[in-house]
Amino acid sequence: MLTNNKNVLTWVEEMVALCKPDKVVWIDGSEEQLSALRDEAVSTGEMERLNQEKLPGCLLHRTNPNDVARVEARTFICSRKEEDAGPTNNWCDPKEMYAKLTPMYDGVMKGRTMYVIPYSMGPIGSPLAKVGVELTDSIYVVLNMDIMTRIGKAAFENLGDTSNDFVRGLHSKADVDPEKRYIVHFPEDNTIWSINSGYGGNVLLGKKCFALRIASYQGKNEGWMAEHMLILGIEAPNGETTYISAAFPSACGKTNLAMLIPPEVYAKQGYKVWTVGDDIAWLKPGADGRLYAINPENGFFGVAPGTNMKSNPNALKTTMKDTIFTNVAHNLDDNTVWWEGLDKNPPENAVEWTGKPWNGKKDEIKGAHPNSRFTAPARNCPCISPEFDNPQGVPISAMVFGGRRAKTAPLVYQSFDWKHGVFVGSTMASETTAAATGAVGVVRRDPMAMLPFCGYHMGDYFKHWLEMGEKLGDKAPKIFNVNWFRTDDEGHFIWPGFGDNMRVLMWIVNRCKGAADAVETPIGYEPKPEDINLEGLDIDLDTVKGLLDVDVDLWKEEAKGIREFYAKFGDRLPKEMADQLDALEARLDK
Ligand code: OXD
Ligand code: MN
Repeated sequence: MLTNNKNVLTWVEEMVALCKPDKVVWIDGSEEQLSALRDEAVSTGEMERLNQEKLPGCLLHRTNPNDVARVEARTFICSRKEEDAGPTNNWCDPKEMYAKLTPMYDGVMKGRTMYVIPYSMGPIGSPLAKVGVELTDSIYVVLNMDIMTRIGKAAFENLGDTSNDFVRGLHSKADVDPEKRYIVHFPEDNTIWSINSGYGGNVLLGKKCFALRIASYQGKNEGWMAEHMLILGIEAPNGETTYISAAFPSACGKTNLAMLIPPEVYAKQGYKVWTVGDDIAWLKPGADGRLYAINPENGFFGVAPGTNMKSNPNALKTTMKDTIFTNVAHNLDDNTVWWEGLDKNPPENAVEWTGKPWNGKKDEIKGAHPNSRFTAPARNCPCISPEFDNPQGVPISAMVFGGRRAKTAPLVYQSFDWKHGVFVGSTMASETTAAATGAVGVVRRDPMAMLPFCGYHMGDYFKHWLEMGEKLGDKAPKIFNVNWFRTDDEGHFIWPGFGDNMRVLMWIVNRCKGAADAVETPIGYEPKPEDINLEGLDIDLDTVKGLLDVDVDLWKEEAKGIREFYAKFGDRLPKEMADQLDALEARLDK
């Protein structure tokens, strides 16, 4: 036992009585214990040890092919009142859900070991950090949690002997039965129950389940924010660093932006970009009244396909040691890994992600699952911020929203003020691409990229954003929207993206410092085209003008779409949001 905290001990005892494991092992976080667990997972075939010269400390794991992604249809927010979960979440009465799941957990760990994982989301000792305990019957989960969070005895130090403020996570792989798969949150009980999955997003309970769904609910009650945002710092040659947080829906390049390599024009002047986080930010007003952010995680659970030395060299380097690869192709020639988009040379002699030999047809059958992942320690990242472990977090100057829009949204614009910025975030959307199933070009609204991750009613979530703005007053971060995905008439991306996105971030930084001009448009403030630095780029001023163009007719359509979307929230939509929409339409009509 690693703690005297009665609340923890009583709960663990109850869950042991329910799940009836043969053995209970408390994870202290020691290297001996973790090393023995790695050996055990390798000996049972749960994981494979990769080439220890090329990929030291790295392991490979395959999930059940029926279990490769988050399952939104089976994810529930079980608040006591249905209206508190809101129209965008699946809901079930908590009593009913406990009654349904309890028999499924009854005896589920017979013949298995239960691991008790204490973990801290955020640096240990940080006033912004919180404690969780995950019970699981999966070594894979223990080893991933070790990378993604700060696990072990030290996590309990934050909790002390009497506090009840910890998130109770119960996970069992059970039979990995997709029909009985449930990812369930009980926000009022600080509890998460996950069963019949072994896929990261469903079972690493510190991540989406705690750090977004439960934490967003806690943040609303406690005066802080849990957001689906990367955090990066841009260091100027004079040493001053400006921090930006940014929210994008899945598959819009969050990890790439978080780790971007400055283009030559900035690198030669001495600019540097530092990664604080690639997925989640916890934000709270600091003593000076500004908004401070920590990354509650300790590693990156990134999508492997498409990661290469050009798209994201920093991410690739991060995965070169002590990393767990899940559902990628296994190169048998040198016992390494491969995925689509790593390079143009798929291995000859390989096993595909399902575990079958990968014979012939490498252009037809994928070696890696499109959602295959690396779980890599943040400390490996060449551009990890020196402030990564700072318990106070970093002060945020700008918040950026974005999505994939072929025509509507310009390259960048700034909101008129915080309220308008909340409106901009709440109307965030992406158009479906050919890569996803279903129709191409359909607009999917994803407010603040939180649609699948908000643990309560989204109308109340907007209200919380508005209240945070009031509290922060003139110290609130400035809010921007970007779109890297405008296309020409042939459907080609116009903006080069990747590292060159820094050119847009620099306008944002300069706006925060009062060092750049802007032009007022009906949707917000835009840069003067000449204020986007194009040195070294094969793009002319007219192209930038085009990228900044606001098509009033398209925006009138957009406003209609927003009105339809807003109708979902009924009277829980804050009046300020409806007013913002009216004001946008009025500006467009002018
Ligand atoms: C993720 C996601 O896995 O947003 O980070 O889907
Ligand atoms: Mn994410």
